Amino acid sequence: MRGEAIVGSTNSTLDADIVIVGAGMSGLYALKVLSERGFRVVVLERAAGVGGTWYWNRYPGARCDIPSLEYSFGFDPELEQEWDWTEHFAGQPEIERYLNHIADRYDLRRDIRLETGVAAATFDEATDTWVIDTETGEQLRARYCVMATGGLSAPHRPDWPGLDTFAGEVVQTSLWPEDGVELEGRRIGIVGNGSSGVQAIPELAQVAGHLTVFQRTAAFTWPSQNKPLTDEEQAEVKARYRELRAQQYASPLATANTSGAVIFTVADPDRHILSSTPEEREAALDEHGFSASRIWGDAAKDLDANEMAVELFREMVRRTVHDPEVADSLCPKDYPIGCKRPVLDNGYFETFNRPNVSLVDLGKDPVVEVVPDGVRTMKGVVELDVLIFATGFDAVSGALTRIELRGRDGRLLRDDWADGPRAFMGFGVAGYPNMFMIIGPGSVGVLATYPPHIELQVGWIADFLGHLAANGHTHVEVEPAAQDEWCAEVEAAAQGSMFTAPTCNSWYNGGNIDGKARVFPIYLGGLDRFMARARSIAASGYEGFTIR
Ligand code: NA7
Repeated sequence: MRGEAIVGSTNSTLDADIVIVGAGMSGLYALKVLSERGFRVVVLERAAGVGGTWYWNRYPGARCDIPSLEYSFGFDPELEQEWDWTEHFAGQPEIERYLNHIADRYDLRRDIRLETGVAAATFDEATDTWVIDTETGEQLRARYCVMATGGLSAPHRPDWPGLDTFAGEVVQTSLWPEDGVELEGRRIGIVGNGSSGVQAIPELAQVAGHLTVFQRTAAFTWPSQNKPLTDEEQAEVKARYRELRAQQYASPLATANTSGAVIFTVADPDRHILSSTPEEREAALDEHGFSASRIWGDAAKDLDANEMAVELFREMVRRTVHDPEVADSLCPKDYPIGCKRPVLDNGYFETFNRPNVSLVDLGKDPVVEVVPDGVRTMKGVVELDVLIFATGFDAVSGALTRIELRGRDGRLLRDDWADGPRAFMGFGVAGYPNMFMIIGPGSVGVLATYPPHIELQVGWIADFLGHLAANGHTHVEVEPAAQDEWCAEVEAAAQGSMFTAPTCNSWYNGGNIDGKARVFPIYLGGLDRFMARARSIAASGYEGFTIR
């Protein structure tokens, strides 16, 4: 731990000024910034390595769906220049290497305790400190807790009956073993068709003896058009990186439209599918292929327009997949484009034309149970050696509700969030003093490109902690009224969007998990507006927070 003095504290019995939970992208950057500001920081991380998402999700095909040159930090121009990306959309190994490079380059490892998950965190009102209990039985006391726990980090796996009787191997894409899984020539089953499943399926098909895909909901996925980054493309971006970063920091989604970002045909606000002719739609299919479903301005807000765009998507599925019954199952139905995060793929639909790939449409042929030999559906047993769950996450709130997180008066966050997460701009929660979250519920969340988004959030939190320390404060807490007002604003901003359409179930709104409250805790007003608000809160002396 660096730093000699405990800043803003008179209590020398503290183990740290700040405990950061998580050594993913946000935890690493928060450690760097907060220790540079003189705080004594300890990072606790459950994994055996740094990288968070990019440590755990090492399944075949794992890849970022944001261009590498934008999905990287901009805080250090030297780092930007020295790091070379090899592809427009970096694969997991490359991003994991990048984050390890950051840990080494800024000498962060000495303050990170790996294989040290947090089991409980309890606010001690008598001393205004947090007591952290780790899964390894240690206890630490710190003034502040910064939750860098990620929005997609609490793995979700359905509890299929008989799973523990399976004689083969059960793995999860989000908990993929570091030493790999034997896949060559084996009979593999995979459950789930979100980004993880869609990325893994084409890769698995190439090595499997046979691959069976168990599908509950058909995916909207578009060809990623990933390709190697040429030296020229990279040099062109690096030459104007400052300007591009400035664009990212000031934009609604932290994007800068570098060459790699112009992958999709973007919706034209003046092009309306509702008033289009069949000939115009046919021409759009010929010109744009799958992206013909994305070019219409009215499809983002109007469900009838959206359904017409979906029909163009279905037509492309039918043109791509040879077996009409399989094609029909792979056609999304009953939910709009824009409800779930768009998926980018690498030959996903074409994979279903391979002789070693079959699809079980769980809508027509549901799972009955897992048996030692495989999975029994209504129609019979699918024999398997490996069963892979790509079934997503208890998103946004799950990483925190899985911790025994107790605030004032012994209240438990899991109970407080039983009807959905409530927080003030994602930064803090009423009743949980001295706790900050990075990209928490009520922020712009995963919608804005993470690294620049993290930089803005961590910068704001670090300034706030600096302000508290400089003024000798030891207690900060969100005011309930400020939290209520912000939650109402988040709700209002989401009205009429496809994310909250009645037919939309997704991890964004909790609809992916049985029994989870249906709340959409992401601010759709854009990162630019969000940060302007955050800055005005800071300028007002942190209105909305009680400080003492
Ligand atoms: P997602 O996008 O939540 O996808 C999970 C998939 O697993 C999805 O197709 C689910 O179907 C399916 N699922 C979940 N539970 C079940 C059960 N019980 N039975 C069958 N199928 C099930 O998670 P990903 O990991 O793919 O991606 C998450 C984000 O990571 C992604 O958006 C990117 O931002 C990166 P459903 O659609 O819920 O019916």
